[in-house]
Amino acid sequence: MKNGEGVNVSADPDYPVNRGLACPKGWESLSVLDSPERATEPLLRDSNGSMQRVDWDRAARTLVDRFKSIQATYGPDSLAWLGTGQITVEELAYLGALGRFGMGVRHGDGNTRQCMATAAVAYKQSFGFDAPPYTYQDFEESDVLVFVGANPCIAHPIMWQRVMRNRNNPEIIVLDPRATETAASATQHCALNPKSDLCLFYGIARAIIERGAIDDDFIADSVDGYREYAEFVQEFDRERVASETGLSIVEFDRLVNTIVRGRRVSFWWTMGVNQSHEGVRLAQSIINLALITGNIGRPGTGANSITGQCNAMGSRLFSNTSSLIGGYDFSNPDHRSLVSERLSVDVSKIPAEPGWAYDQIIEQIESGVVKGLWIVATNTAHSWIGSDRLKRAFEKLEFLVVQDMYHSTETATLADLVLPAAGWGEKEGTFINSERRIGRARKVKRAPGVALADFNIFRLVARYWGGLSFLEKWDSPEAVFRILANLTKGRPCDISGISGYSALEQNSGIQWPYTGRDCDRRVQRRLFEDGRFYHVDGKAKLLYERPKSLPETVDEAFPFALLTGRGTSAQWHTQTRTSRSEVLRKLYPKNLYMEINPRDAKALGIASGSLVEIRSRRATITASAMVTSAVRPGHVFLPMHYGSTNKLTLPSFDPHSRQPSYKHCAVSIRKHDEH
Ligand SMILES: Nc1nc2c(c(=O)[nH]1)N[C@H]1C(S)=C(S)[C@@H](COP(=O)(O)OP(=O)(O)OC[C@H]3O[C@@H](n4cnc5c(=O)[nH]c(N)nc54)[C@H](O)[C@@H]3O)O[C@H]1N2
Ligand SMILES: Nc1nc2c(c(=O)[nH]1)N[C@H]1C(S)=C(S)[C@@H](COP(=O)(O)OP(=O)(O)OC[C@H]3O[C@@H](n4cnc5c(=O)[nH]c(N)nc54)[C@H](O)[C@@H]3O)O[C@H]1N2
Ligand SMILES: [Mo]
Repeated sequence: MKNGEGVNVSADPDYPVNRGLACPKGWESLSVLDSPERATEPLLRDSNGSMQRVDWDRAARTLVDRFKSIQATYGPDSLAWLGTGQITVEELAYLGALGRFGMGVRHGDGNTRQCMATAAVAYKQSFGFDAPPYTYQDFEESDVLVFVGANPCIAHPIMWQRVMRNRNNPEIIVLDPRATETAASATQHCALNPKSDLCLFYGIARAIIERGAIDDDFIADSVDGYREYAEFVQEFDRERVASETGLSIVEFDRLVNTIVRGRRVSFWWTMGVNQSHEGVRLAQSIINLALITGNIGRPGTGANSITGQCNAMGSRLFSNTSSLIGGYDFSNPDHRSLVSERLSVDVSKIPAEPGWAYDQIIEQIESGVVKGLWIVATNTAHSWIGSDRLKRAFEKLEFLVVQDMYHSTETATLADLVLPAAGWGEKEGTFINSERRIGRARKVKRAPGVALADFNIFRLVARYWGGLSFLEKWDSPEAVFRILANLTKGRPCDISGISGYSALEQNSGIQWPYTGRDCDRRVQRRLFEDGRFYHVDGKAKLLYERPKSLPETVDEAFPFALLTGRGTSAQWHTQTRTSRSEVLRKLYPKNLYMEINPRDAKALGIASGSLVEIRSRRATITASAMVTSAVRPGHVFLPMHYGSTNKLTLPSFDPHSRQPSYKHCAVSIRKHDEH
């Protein structure tokens, strides 16, 4: 700090999460705040279509007037918001409470739908609550780590460093169609066919059952539905698994042997699982394996979904979108009356169902039902699946508000009103990470111009909306934190024992649950140590379903499978921030590149650096070729960080979680004509 302003970042050696480590984005987290692209004043589109600077009074008044008039003209389904997993818990909660209980907006969802919806639904159904069971220390305590559709070396570099510090000489198994940076450091890489994981996990379950390598006591005490599951997986014999996954029987047997021999086996999954047309059942097939082998509730074990965004976990509990604020259910009348009481909200204002999911909101914009949309801290026009279609749909909106740190994002440039937001480091609040740890974020810099913390933008809108007395007590982030902590009393995510921000600071963050009653101050805590789950009978459920065919398969016209994901550890999503750092910009290619196998490249006359045309049934784009054996013949890979990738992807969704299946569609490739 210098004169009250943060000037440099260093990593805290004593914090239990990162232990002195930081990724390139972490080191550069302050420098990305200084940029001419920062939104510094509210901008309002005038009748000629150009953006004019306005003050906050005009901005807030316009938002409220336009939204109220849309609601009055077209009814309660005509407004929606799209939020995020990248603002503080207190901000997410404010938006969720203001939107659904205050403004009467029926439909709010967030980018966590693109990211963690599958894991949230899978846990909820299997365990009775959306509860990732692990602590990060488990990376260091396993003797077998199985990474499924995860590339932590690039996407979770700090976690990956902790795997590297594991002293048990662990087996590291990576299941990924690509030979990723993570796979290169694995002891076993199974390059399975895209979207064949479900068949593989049922096959592993069958093989383990056949060998009697299950935990009978744990199953008897803690697992529901074992007998039926054992019968269900019978059809997934090794031959079927080998033919569907493309793995050899030898590879498959080695994988099974390693899991059977492991004493502390942990399973870790991310987007290769969640972003799938059958992601929920796939996540549950991983959970099932941990359950039947008793690999849960002990150090170094678990069926562990790693979250992506800094506060995806906060959004899952408090955004008031897919579940009722505080980890409750909209559909449960007891929950509604409890929330009504604890938040002093009239119970009639609490909806009895969640609103539309992200894709349904887009569909209703397309069909002209949703007319007003408020987008907060997400760059929809870049990141949504099949983005051309989304942009066409947005033309039908009567009023689009975008609240972002930068005025130049693909989404902000479509807005009628841009609200300038402060970013990380410029505001106070808390975040919740994947191991359920609630941590503090502090203000160390002033936001540029008249940009405001999202928290204060929401308060301003609430004031202009009027009549929202239940929000009067929500006057500072810490006040909201205390209200939320009290709200969770009695839920699995009970944090009523956290008295305020100083408790978080003194304890290096605190993992939920924390009731204070048992005063469990251990730095590392995992769930289910007593073998009790959150369903009424205390047991976890085995859930399963036959694998489904892909929404789009490769054929003669579109012979390549397109995989998408993270490119480098120096790039974050749609690059609104990471492209603002000179240091980070040097660490990744400037323009879109496509990974292609040498064999396919040769057949198509493509060399590294050649311009290629990539066509799907949705769009045609160009990229430069990167010839690499990291992708298998018949596959190509595009990083998601460049705007055109999602023009190609196919809007298709898991039926249970409605998470988009970003990781598979069919494309054709040809060398770009040079003329
Ligand atoms: N540097 C960086 N780090 C990030 C982010 C970032 O943008 N940049 N974003 C953050 C966010 S929000 C998220 S959600 C996480 C995502 O973190 P990850 O999920 O680890 O990253 P991805 O590259 O999206 O996908 C992981 C892998 O899934 C594989 N995959 C594709 N299809 C399949 C399949 O059918 N089966 C299997 N087994 N694997 C498959 C891909 O080849 C890819 O290597 O990263 C977080 N961390
Ligand atoms: N093809 C393909 N597409 C994908 C994926 C994939 O693997 N493949 N992954 C998906 C996943 S997992 C995710 S999470 C999404 C991410 O997609 P997005 O959420 O659209 O990506 P970001 O670039 O993180 O967008 C965050 C926005 O919030 C702004 N912002 C940052 N901090 C603040 C703040 O404090 N306040 C406000 N108001 N604004 C702020 C940033 O400037 C940026 O515009 O992309 C999804 N899209
Ligand atoms: Mo994500």
